[in-house]
Amino acid sequence: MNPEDRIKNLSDLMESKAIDCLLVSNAKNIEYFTGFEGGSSLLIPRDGENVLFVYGVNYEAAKVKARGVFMKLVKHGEILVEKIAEMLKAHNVHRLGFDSLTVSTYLKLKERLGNVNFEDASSIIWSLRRIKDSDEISLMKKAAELTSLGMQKALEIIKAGISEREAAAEIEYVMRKNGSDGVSFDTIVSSGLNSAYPHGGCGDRVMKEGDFVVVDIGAKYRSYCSDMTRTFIIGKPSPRQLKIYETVRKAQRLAVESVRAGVEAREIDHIARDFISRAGYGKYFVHGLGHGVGLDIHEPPTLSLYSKDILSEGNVVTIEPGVYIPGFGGVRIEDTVLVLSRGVEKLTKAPYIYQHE
Ligand SMILES: [Mn+2]
Repeated sequence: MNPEDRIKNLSDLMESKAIDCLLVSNAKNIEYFTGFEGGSSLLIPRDGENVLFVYGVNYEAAKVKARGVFMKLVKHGEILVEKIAEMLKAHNVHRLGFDSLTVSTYLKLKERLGNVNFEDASSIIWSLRRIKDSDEISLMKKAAELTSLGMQKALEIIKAGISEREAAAEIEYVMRKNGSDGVSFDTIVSSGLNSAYPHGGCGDRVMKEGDFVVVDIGAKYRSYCSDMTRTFIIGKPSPRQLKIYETVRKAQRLAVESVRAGVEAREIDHIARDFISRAGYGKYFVHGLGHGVGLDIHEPPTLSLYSKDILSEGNVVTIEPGVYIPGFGGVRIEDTVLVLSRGVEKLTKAPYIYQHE
């Protein structure tokens, strides 16, 4: 879908909230509506031309990449918020929608505009962004393919003697070399006791026999993210390790098999959490089951016990149960899936083996 069409879809939603003009400040939202990430603020009036404010450093690139907007250069010495305020005055805006505003911008706008009402419009933007169109889905498939290549590499190289950092470097190299524009988040390769920290990062630790190794990676492709985790066990697993691994593996499978359009997100979390709890590890599953993925690595819908989201066709979400036992180690297994009317399409693909060396 063209960015221009996305803005068109927005206008009905703005009308439903009686918003005269939308001020978009979040970079990912700006990219979603213009195709260009380097704009500083985007004004979308209900009637009139859409305006993208761009600093000189991005102006030439914006001319080539940004679509469906009139561009305004923010020159040296000019103050962005003042230019925005001027334009809002010219449009005679009474009800201003916004996605995110710093307190200082809010105060400055209020001071310059007087009695303008501010309306949080992030939910209407998310109602669009959470449903991926076919163009977005193909980019996300590509991102997931690159991530799967990275995981394949992890499967080959993770063994006793390699450091977490070295493994991360090899994985990122493969993804980058095959077309990734970067990573969706800092690569996690956490081994041994570090694996008990869900966001354990990656350091100089050298892997050894008996380690759990959590590998959580995501290639980025043309701004779209992906997310995948596998956990390996180096050497022969202990019975306790095997039980934890198999519990998480089965919970992940049960949850993935339960996802389809129309299901409550919290129900999917419940299915995985209930299975893990019955195996005795409930208190060690310390995070939600999953999250939406798109231009952001964490976005709606949220899959957790407290989520009010209902899954719908075109959502792209992660399913990532985990069990983390302090002083022992942790296991997480995660895939990024596309929600369909009757199930899912798994976008990330790698075997679920803990690798016996
Ligand atoms: Mn994730």
